[in-house]
Amino acid sequence: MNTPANSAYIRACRGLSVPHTPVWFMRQAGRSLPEYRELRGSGSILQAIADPVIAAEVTLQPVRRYGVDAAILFSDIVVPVHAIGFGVDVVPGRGPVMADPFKDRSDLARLRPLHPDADLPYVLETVDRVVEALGETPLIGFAGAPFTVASYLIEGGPSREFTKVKALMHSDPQLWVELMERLAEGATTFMRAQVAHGASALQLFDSWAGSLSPSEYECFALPATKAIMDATADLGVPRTLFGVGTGELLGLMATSGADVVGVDWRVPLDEARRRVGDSVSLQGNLDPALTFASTEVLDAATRRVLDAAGTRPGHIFNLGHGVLPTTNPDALKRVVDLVHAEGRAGVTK
Ligand code: 1CP
Repeated sequence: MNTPANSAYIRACRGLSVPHTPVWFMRQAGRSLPEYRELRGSGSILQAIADPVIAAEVTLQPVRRYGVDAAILFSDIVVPVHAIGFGVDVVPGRGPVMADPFKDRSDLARLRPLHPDADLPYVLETVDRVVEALGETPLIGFAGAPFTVASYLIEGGPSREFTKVKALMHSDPQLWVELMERLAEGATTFMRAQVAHGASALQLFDSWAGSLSPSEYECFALPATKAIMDATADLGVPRTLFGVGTGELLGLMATSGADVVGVDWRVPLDEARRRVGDSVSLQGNLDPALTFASTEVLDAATRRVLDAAGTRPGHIFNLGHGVLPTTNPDALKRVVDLVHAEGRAGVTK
């Protein structure tokens, strides 16, 4: 019987043979889909996430349209801190913004423990609905990694330089550790609840970890990530760790306990494999910008990713970062079909 547990996606995460190379896209649900824009209207994304009927439908839309091998829960990395009342809004066209950013020790009290059943019942109901509708297709649950969530809490919104975060971590390492521990506990609790409701895999988004040097990453971000991996290992579901611009960090990320390391488009997968060793699977890594190129260029770029992944088992095809809002959905459908037809990593037909 086909189940999420023996799907191509889960098998590839575990480095096992597959009937075809699995593919899904970060940010596959959302603004690039006309059916999403129609359903969602103009309210805050937090409202859409709080409505399980809408959130479940949005989660399923890309699975239907593209035939991807996994769904990712429609939510956001700031949803748990929003739910415990930190004071977050997600501004259209910009991203998460804090009314009152995290500044000093007194702000720790604003990060009380998360109780998913009481704080996020709507997300868990969305998971229930999606799992029921998906059948044999796996659902990926997720959380934001402590460093990346902290970057929003401290900077107050999207940042390019991360000046306040870096100032705080270097000047008050004790407070930083306590902040990381709280966020790690919240991420762990939230991901465990998603699996309890039927999610088949987890992804930890440390999207902005690439702003750190290897020694900063090792000292300030990796310990909390390891704690989350340790505290979710018993669940028996594969866990992916992803960040952007992490070429210099891939080796360290592979020591986190993650089963899969996500790679952006800057490092070819054969080189990424040399950096991570043999113990993890790799996810990636088509440049999202190339979905705007001609079909010839897009096909060639997709094939280059498949070539770099080689024939060794343990490749999940994805973009190197999220789908861009103006991406033509037909380009993504084309990529899915090509990967299914030509992917070779661990494929036994
Ligand atoms: O109103 C909207 O439609 C706003 C756009 C949007 C969407 C569709 C935001 C605001 N969040 C989301 C959903 C979302 N966010 C998902 C589920 C959909 C899917 O993946 O298919 C997921 C997994 C996220 C996770 C997320 N949020 C990350 C990690 C992934 C990544 O892209 O690196 C990050 C960094 C965020 C913060 C965020 N939320 C929204 C925006 C525009 C941003 C980025 C802002 C920035 O540049 O800092």
